Amino acid sequence: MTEAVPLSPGACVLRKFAHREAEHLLAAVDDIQAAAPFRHLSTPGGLPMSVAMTNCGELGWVSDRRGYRYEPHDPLTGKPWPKLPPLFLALSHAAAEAAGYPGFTPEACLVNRYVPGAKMSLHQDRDERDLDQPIVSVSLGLPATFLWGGLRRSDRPSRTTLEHGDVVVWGGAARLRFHGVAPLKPAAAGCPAALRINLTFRRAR
Ligand code: MD3
Ligand code: FE
Repeated sequence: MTEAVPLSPGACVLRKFAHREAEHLLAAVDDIQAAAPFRHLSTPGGLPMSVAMTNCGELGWVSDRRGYRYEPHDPLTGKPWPKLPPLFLALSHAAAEAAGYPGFTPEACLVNRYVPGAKMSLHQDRDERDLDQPIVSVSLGLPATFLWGGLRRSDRPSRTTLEHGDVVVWGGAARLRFHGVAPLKPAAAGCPAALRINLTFRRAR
């Protein structure tokens, strides 16, 4: 079992927690994207995001001119989002438990895909109803520089690298902190992965 190391109060890093299951997780993402393709959502301001997204679970996170929200159907296909694979549920449940959040049963999983150059600007995650519930994130593929800010947008973020198989549980005092991802660097020569996939598990309602 991986050691749970506090990243900051409320945030717990489980280095390589998902390393053994990584290939299975990526195979499951392939199935998900076959049914619910990755797409570049637009911000409410109308600009396309550089990160491509899809979802699985009963609810999926979407963004458009009307704002950010969770929806039971994929607006692209009109169909329900693909089911949460049992492996996703088991892994996120186990990670939350290891971080001190027993009984975590997410019904939403946002899947983010980064190609080199893609980034995520500083933001808060506050579209979930119960902010006492943590978010579990799983990093796969290329490493990324994660930006870890404070409770105000203007707080200067610190940086930490998230690598293939790393899992982070964000709860408590960390839940509403601003965070983002620096532009992804290209893969080193000979590196198998050409992109980064991030899974975030959420209790949305
Ligand atoms: C801290 N994703 O999907 S994962 C996001 O790597 C998001 O794709 C990033 O931020 C990514 O909203 C970062 C780490 C993460 C996810 C959710 C958080 C950190 C968080 C929610 C609250 C605080
Ligand atoms: Fe976020």
